Formats: sequence, structure tokens, C-alpha cells
Amino acid sequence: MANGSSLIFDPAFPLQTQTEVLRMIQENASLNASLWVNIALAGLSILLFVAMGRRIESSRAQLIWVATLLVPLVSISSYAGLASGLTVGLLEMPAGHALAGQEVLSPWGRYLTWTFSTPMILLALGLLAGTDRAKLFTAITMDIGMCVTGLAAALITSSYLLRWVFYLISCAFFVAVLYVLLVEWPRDAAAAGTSEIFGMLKLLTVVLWLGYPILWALGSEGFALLSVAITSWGYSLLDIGAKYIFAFLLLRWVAANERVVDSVTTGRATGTATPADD
Ligand code: RET
Repeated sequence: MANGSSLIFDPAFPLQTQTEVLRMIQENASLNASLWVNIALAGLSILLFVAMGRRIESSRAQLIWVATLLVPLVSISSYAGLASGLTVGLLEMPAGHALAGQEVLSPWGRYLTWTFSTPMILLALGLLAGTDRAKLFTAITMDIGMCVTGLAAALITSSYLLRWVFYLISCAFFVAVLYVLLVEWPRDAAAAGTSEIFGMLKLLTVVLWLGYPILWALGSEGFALLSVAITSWGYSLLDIGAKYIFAFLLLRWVAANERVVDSVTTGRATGTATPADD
């Protein structure tokens, strides 16, 4: 039936958009593969991490384990949302953008779900470093700020300038996260006796996390130098390192050094670390 008034909500339109988006994703084999690869890897990681953690008994090590396990759990939900078209939109880019006036596929669900996965990564790292609540709170809230403002940057269609303003706000939050990771937590980890593993995971995290804003700027959301599919592959590859490889290394160490983890109380440790493969 014809919709005579723009005030009347026609539920057929959003449904058509989602079906249309799903069709566009499925027609782009490379884009589709970049999503399904992560669904498969997240599924395997969940099974592996459950198996790795089943003998962990101490409460602190269990907390790190659950936080780590939540990373692939959030990821599989995130990628299922993207692969179904539920969390992908068609956005008309504003004047000034390289694709101005065109409808561009925007996988905004990625930025939304980082709000849930990245705090888990930081919680696990902070607990490993034996940090205090103030620094943990700082890192996690700054990280959430980074993700939410990153989501805003991706969703703005009214002004090209404001997309970049939000991008810069997000970067400012990110600097605070980097400060905690690079300056505060290494000191805490040294006092806690977890320097070696923390140092390795910190390096992996900082290097890979820096790739995300670079990719955003080069990809279809920013200067559009890369196609939607290449941008998506970029994020998918970064995710494989920053989530599954990171979580595997962390969990393997925690499972082998439960006593050390348990004795870490905000800056004081009594145990001594042993290599993860002992
Ligand atoms: C955005 C764009 C705006 C500026 C900045 C960004 C940083 C994103 C980061 C994401 C990390 C995601 C991870 C996900 C794992 O589940 C939002 C791309 C600074 C650092 C590790």
C-alpha cells in the first residue's frame, strides 16, 4: 500500500535494507570470506580456551581466564552480526569524502562490539600486571571512550569534518590507553614479577592496536584509499593477532603459572614465573 505520509513508518523498508545489505555482502566473495574466517577462528578459539582453562582453580587466574574467553565469545557474535547484515549499514558519505554521495557499506557493528571485547583484553592485561583499580578503571573507560567515539566517526553522514573530529577525539582516548599500557603497567608488572610475559603481550597489543586507526584512515570510512573488502580483511587480520593469538599466549602462560598469578596483589608477588611450556 502506498505510504502517503512520511510520518507513517513502513516496516518493509528496514527489512528491505537488511536483505539488500546481506545480498551485497554475499556477492562480494572476498568481503564475505573476511567475515567467515573470523567466525571459524573464534569458534575454534572458544573450544580451545575452554579446554585450556578447565583446570585453573585460583580465583584470580579464573578471572583472567573468563575475561580472555569473552574475547572470542564477543568476536563470534560480532562477526555473525556482520555476516548476516544485521550490523552493516548503507551510508551516504558527506561532501568532501572520496566517495561523496555514494552509498557505502559500513560495518558499524565492528566498532560497537569493540566496546565489549577490548575492555576484556585490558582487564586480563591489567590483572596480569597486578595493577590497582584506579589504573584499571582508567584504561577501560578510556578504551570504551575510544570505541564509542570511533563508532560516531564511522556513522556521521552529515559532515565530513565532523567524522574526522570524532576520529581525533577517539585518538585522544587511545593515547590515554597507550600511556597506561606503556608507562604505568610495565612498572606494576615489574613489581608483580610478571614483566616478561607482560612485556611480550604489551608489545603485541600496542603494535597491532596501532594498526586499527591507520586502517580506519586509509579505508573506506576515511580517505577511501582501500576498498571495503580490503579494509575488512585488514581488520580481520588485525583481529586474528590482537584477539586469538594474544588470548592464546596469555592463557597458556596463566595456566602454567597459576601460583604466580594468584600471589599477585596490586604490585606485590611472592611466586616466581616459570616458562609457559614447562
Ligand atoms: C578507531 C578509529 C578512530 C581512532 C582510533 C580507533 C582505534 C581502534 C582500536 C581498536 C582495537 C580493536 C581491537 C579489537 C579486538 O576485539 C576506532 C579505529 C584510535 C585501537 C583490539
